Amino acid sequence: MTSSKDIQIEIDGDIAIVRLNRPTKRNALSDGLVLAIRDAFQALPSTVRAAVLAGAGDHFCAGLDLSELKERDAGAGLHHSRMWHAALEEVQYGPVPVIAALHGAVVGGGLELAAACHVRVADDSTFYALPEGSRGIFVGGGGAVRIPRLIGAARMTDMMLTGRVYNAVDGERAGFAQYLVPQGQAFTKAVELARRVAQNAPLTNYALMHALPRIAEQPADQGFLTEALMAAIAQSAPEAKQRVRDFLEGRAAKVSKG
Ligand code: 1HE
Repeated sequence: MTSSKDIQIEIDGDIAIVRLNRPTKRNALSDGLVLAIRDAFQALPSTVRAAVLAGAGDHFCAGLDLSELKERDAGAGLHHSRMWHAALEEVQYGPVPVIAALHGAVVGGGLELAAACHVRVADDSTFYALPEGSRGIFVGGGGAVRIPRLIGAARMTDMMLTGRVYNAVDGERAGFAQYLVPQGQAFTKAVELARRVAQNAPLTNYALMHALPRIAEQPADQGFLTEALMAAIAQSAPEAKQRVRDFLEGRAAKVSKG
């Protein structure tokens, strides 16, 4: 795998570490970096079972590179937003679950990127904002779809209307992140979780990435059928049968209190 100067990709056993690497620009997402994210997730080796997405420097990501926000006509604006959608779809519906390690600014398009990941781990320095409102623009990287699913449309509306910034503690309560850890520990925790995720049966991870979000959007009667089909496929895998046998014969770990 090649790393461009704006993104570093490291393969460590069965996990990939993808790091935004424009720290002097707070990892602002230039078009080049958005395309590099798309390419990185498209081209992960088949041996990779989970990925961590992190940012170099003091911030996860400052959002859209505002220096590239030039006069665009409506058509160019449409295609620019669709380019972001295509790239972030590679994160959400790519080959493996992605754990985001968040710290510092997770703002604008940076929050849209984090929302495309499957698990978000924030440290105490993290803050979340959608400054699009004050910049006179709107979200365009899938945030209007993904962010309300994390925190609800009312909170997102408030953030964009009033410029409200959530700190790490309030952000975790609101639903931005599933984990909150002390400052400086998000990356280590994300790697630990990725290693755990990589041990799951691949079909289980596939079901969680590809079936669950679709089921959540379906009317209940259709969702129940999709769930049943996915459950039948997952449990038919030889690996699933072996895992169940291992538990019944005392070879697999019990569920223990967290
Ligand atoms: C940038 C960007 C950027 C920093 N585009 N260059 N996003 C925003 O509106 C957030 C704008 N950024 C900030 O509010 C702050 O930079 C931070 C809170 C993220 C970090 O503050 P700080 O004090 O650590 O850094 P800084 O001094 O503000 O920035 C360092 C450099 O990065 C500086 O450039 P320099 O050449 O003067 O050194 C900044 O100009 C540059 N920089 N953020 C371009 N975003 C698909 S649509 C999505 C729409 C959006 O994302 S809108 C929200 C955009």
